[in-house]
Amino acid sequence: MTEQKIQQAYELARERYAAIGVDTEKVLDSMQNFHLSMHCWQADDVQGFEPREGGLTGGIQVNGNYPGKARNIDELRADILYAMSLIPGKHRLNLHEIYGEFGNKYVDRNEVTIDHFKGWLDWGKANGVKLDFNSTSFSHPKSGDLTLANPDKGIREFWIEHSKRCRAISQAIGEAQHDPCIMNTWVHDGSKDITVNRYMYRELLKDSLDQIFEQRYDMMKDCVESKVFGIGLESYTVGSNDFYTAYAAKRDMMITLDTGHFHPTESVADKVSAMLLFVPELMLHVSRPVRWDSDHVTLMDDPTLDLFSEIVRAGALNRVHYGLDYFDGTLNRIGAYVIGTRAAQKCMLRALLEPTATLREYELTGRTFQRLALLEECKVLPWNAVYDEFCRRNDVPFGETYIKAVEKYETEVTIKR
Ligand code: RNT
Ligand code: ZN
Repeated sequence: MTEQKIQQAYELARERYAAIGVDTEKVLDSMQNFHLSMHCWQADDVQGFEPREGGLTGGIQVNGNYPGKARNIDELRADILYAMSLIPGKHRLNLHEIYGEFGNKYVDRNEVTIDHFKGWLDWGKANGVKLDFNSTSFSHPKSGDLTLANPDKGIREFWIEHSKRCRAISQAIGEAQHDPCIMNTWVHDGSKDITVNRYMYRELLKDSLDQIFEQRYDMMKDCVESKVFGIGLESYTVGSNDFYTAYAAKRDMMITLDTGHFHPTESVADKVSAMLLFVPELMLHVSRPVRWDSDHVTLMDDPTLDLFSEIVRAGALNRVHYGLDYFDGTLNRIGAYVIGTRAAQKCMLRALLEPTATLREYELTGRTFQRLALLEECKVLPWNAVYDEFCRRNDVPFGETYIKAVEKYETEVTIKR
């Protein structure tokens, strides 16, 4: 395949789309402005850089021991930049608090400051990568099953302090990058077995959050992430979907929709229009649940296509922040970033290539056969030629040719670790 052939295929696709009223040049412009926030934690199986013993806790789990995971901050940065070099467009990086630069010192979670992220700010600036942030409740001696909802006041206050510091760090990041830093709050709080004090834990969580969010900031934006259940915490989740939906609506704050955090037959796509009437913005954690919140690599599957279509159809492109969230240690981790990020882009591209105006017209005039037929035909229009052209214009490998590039980095870099 030569560049010229990609261009030729694109020209044909452009005509094909023009025939149904879609301007592919406009779509390519929108794609260029579509920035995904890549999660830093796929590179090292959610380890982070705290000098600590012990594995991942908080009801989440990474499987697999594929060789070559990033062992330190330099390796992680190099891996992420390499992955980014195989993905068209410009993307953000979503950090967890445990990925600070702590040196060999143990900086406890209630001691962390922006100083531990100065290096990330420099890195972001040097590479044109904007940063987002997350507080980290898991993998810590004080994590247990309950953090912000812990009846023990001391433990609760420890995590409140941590969260407040993370917000201050996010504000400082936002100021430095002249663009708001999105900070996600997800805590794993829950219990394994039948719980009879459900109201009390939720009351505690609400009170902790009220304290955390009391301080107003202008260069960071908060979002709260719910969940159905965690591993070992199957019977009760304090921060359920109802809890956070109500909380965010009442406080007019952003909700994070993690596509793995709902019942398997629940449509996350259908939440977009329902929620956006009551909350200002949404943050996404695009993942792939396989039977449960398994955090498999994101693919261009039907639930993800539906989700992005709903965003476009709701006219909400600029009211959504697009994060990824999966961690799979069974395969090349850089490849995992590339597959997942490009898959999310393809879903967005296909959503943007939809002749929505025509479909709406059909719907409003009761022409349901026409609506169904056009939707069905859209699936097989040459969107892939548009994606290839998007890659070409961004000077990154098109189609399957990135496989070789990932293999090269594995042979030259990661396999030697
Ligand atoms: C866990 C949540 C949460 C984490 C990351 C590491 O179920 O999805 O977002 O995956 O914060
Ligand atoms: Zn998530």
